[in-house]
Amino acid sequence: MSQPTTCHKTVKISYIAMGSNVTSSSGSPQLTINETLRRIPNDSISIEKVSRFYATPAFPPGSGPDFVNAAIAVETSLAPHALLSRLHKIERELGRERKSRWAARTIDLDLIAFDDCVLPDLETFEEWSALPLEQQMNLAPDHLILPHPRLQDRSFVLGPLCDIASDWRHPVLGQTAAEMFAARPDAERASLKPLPAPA
Ligand code: PH2
Ligand code: MG
Ligand code: MG
Repeated sequence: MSQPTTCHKTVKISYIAMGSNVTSSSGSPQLTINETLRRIPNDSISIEKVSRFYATPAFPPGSGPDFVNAAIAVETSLAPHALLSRLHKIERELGRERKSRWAARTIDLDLIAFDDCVLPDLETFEEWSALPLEQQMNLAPDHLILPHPRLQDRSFVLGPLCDIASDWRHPVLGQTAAEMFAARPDAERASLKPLPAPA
């Protein structure tokens, strides 16, 4: 199948959400995210910004240990699918096993936005972003959808994203990261605990 080619700009900034809630060969979730940051840059990917790290309760509630979540902005010459493949490779290198959708994970790297691209098309994005909660639990798309269809619903993604790109505007919903985060319930926003920066 040919890949969609709706991204034409030369400088492309993408946002990647990172999450870990079990130790890996690199150690604690925090150390695992640090190791991920070390592995991501190469000839075609540079890290432009890194958010604070946050301790966050697992979603859905009670589904596992707390996560450490963070987000980064990267500049890349890769197309979205190639960037995603690179992220999946790093997940595998760090011991990620895809047992079940909500299983604890050594590292989860989610491509949440690629510039202002909408992939594979507006209709598919809207279908997935409107999915009722019950179906969200049971269905996973088998292709890349951008922006990430749940981004607007998750404080553990929006909080870190605000650190690095509060003015980034969602190409379909029209709101900035800061506006989407402000729209989350107070208790959910307050459940994000910034971790102390490493010395
Ligand atoms: N990721 C999930 C499921 N639940 N909960 C938190 N707090 N942070 C995550 O990154 C996370 C989650 C699926 O990828
Ligand atoms: Mg995820
Ligand atoms: Mg993932």
